Amino acid sequence: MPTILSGVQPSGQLHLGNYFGALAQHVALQHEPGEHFYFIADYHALTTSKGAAELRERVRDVALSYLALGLDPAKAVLFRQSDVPEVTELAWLLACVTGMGLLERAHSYKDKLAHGIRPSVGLFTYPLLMAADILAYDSDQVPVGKDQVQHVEMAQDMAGYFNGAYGEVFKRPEARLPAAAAEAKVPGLDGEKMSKSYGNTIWIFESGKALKKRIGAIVTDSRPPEEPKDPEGLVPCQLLKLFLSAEEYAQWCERIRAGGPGAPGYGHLKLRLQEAIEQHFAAARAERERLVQHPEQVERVLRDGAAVARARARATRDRALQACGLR
Ligand code: AQP
Repeated sequence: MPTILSGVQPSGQLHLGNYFGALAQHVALQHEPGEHFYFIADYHALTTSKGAAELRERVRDVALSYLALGLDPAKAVLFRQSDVPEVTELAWLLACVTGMGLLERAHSYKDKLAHGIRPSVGLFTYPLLMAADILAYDSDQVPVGKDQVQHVEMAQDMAGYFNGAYGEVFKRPEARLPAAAAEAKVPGLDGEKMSKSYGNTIWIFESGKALKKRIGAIVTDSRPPEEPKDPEGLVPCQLLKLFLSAEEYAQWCERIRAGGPGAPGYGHLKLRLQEAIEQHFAAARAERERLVQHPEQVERVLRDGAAVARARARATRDRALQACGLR
């Protein structure tokens, strides 16, 4: 039976990209045979931390979101990354067999520099810790969005370097992308990848006026509705595609391509998007509100999850220490 593992950073409010690229997949996959591990990557979030209180709040928010969206602790192990400190030890062992060149090629690191983010050493070595997270649980599959595929490939490389030096210790993981390409890379309000650190997100549980304001900020141009357009090139359409049935989406596209008096304007598309988002997350929003009243339940899930995850990671850590001569 495969081991499936993934994680999400508590580095800001979870957005539609995190939902379609990660959480929705994770919740769906829990019904497949296998062992399922999902963690809240709080060590990783320290690379962009805005203080202790906010980090604690974000960790709580990710846990609430997973549970509200339907992750079942009886089927999947949900835990905090920092409850398994063995991963930092493994990251060091991997660092010692990994060349600088591999990390220097990381797209995500280069994108962050291009956005003016001042990097710490932690941000640069992020792929090492991510590889340790993946390898610690002998993961076979890592469900992620497209932006994280390179990091999973790096974990494959690092496992290969270590095994090459010290013998077979780590299992080779494979990335697993959402079936629909549109879900693997969700655009943000500005049309770039939706990302917590780019300020271009729509929070999963946003609603009412706040949601309307976010949607209102989606980039459009000044072309009139009557002008025929390619719907695939419009950010409101790229987002609508994620929520509408294939049939309804095709109807909107047809009207946009045709142009003329019957064509919808950007305002119509945004209104439909707002309705679709409100509706899609209505049940999860209500469940989240219920869970907020029961923090002890959420904490219990994380504590129990950590116990299972830590036992697993310790065994891998011991194997790795033994192999390289530290035991
Ligand atoms: N725009 C996106 N489209 C599809 N999938 C996405 N993911 C993130 N953005 C999109 C997927 O969400 C999972 C968790 O990501 P993360 O929080 O660990 O880090 P990230 O990929 O770097 O996400 P952000 O929002 O861009 O976070 P920051 O700005 O803090 O670095 C991953 O599976 C990712 O693929």
